[in-house]
Amino acid sequence: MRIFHTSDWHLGRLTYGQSRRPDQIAAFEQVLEVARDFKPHLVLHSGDLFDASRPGVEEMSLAHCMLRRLGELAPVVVVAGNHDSGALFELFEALLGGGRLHFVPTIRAPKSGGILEFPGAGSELARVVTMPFLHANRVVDALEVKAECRTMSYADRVAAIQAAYASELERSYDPARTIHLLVAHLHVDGATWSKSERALHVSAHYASRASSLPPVSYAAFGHIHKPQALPGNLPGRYAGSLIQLDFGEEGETKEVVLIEAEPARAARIKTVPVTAGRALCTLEGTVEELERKSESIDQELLRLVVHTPQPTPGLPEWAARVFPRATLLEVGERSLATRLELVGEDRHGETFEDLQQAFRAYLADHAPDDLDGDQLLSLFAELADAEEVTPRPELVALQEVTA
Ligand SMILES: [Mn+2]
Repeated sequence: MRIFHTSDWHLGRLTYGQSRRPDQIAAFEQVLEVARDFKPHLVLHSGDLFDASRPGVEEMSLAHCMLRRLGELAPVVVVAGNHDSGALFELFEALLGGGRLHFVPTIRAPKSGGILEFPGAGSELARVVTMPFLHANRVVDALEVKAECRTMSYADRVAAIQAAYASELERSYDPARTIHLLVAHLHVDGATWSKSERALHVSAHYASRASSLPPVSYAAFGHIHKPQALPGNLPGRYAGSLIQLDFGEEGETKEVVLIEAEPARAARIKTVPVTAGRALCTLEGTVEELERKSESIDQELLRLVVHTPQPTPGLPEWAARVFPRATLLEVGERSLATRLELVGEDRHGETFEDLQQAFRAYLADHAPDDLDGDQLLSLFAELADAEEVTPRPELVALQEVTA
């Protein structure tokens, strides 16, 4: 049978405040063309359909339209990613499920909908283990009844759940016709991420082990945005995100995965690049250098860092003239004159390793004699790490010194 794998659409995504809807639509049209040519028996979407857990109505209707068009080709299974809302997926399943579209909101016991069955080619039967994202503080009631489940590590919990699926797959295995598949939104230890995934959810704390995956012909993974094969020996891939979502993904080629699976044989896996939609691009250099590079830029989403000898007004207008078709997300300036003051060298030619060292040197030159330098330095260190600042008297002293 033929299986089509896509992932991480992140509908509703903004990049530097710019809607990515046109890029997602363009990429989807290309994906749909590839799928039409491939004529799949089954489509697997491995999660993060939406960028936010409460998507707008426009995003929901776009998702519905896209999935419905894929559903004209074959049944579509979508598992909820860490960006998706399980409650919303439950609603979608109630409203749209049962026919060609199948939304899986949470991990369910193998016999309570955790394993879905679909016909393949001829008499083939696909049994699909579904593993939506598992939040660390969420207990899977049907599978984690024992008290010790509450104190196990995330990787051990996932391994125990996967073992339950593996034994259920084995129980009803018919080597003549069964094809085992897995669709999951999980971080597998050893995968390389793009830095645009939600940081906490790809941390070691959230890692699961490749060695604990149930034996399947193909494992369709979502969560990591950089397309790649799964770590370990199991045939499977992270399909990656539909488009370059953030600058952590700059330069990455996106893809969909085409799988041909047969009972009791390793699947044949082929990837097809997805090139539609605007790419992200960062250019850095002097005005002259950037003007020379402008020929290679068309409709990209562009981030510029302009090197100037002196702070130069009017750079955004200049950039709009030089890159008329690009979308300018940010025009930054690195001016030699201001750079020396901020991070460069002090007048003795020392190089500072960090801001705090630079501030210490600054204090030595600028602070009045009666100032408590140590108190001010520790306040500075605290502020450098703080996410929020509450007003208090010491801050006034700091302001006076640095004013
Ligand atoms: Mn994602």
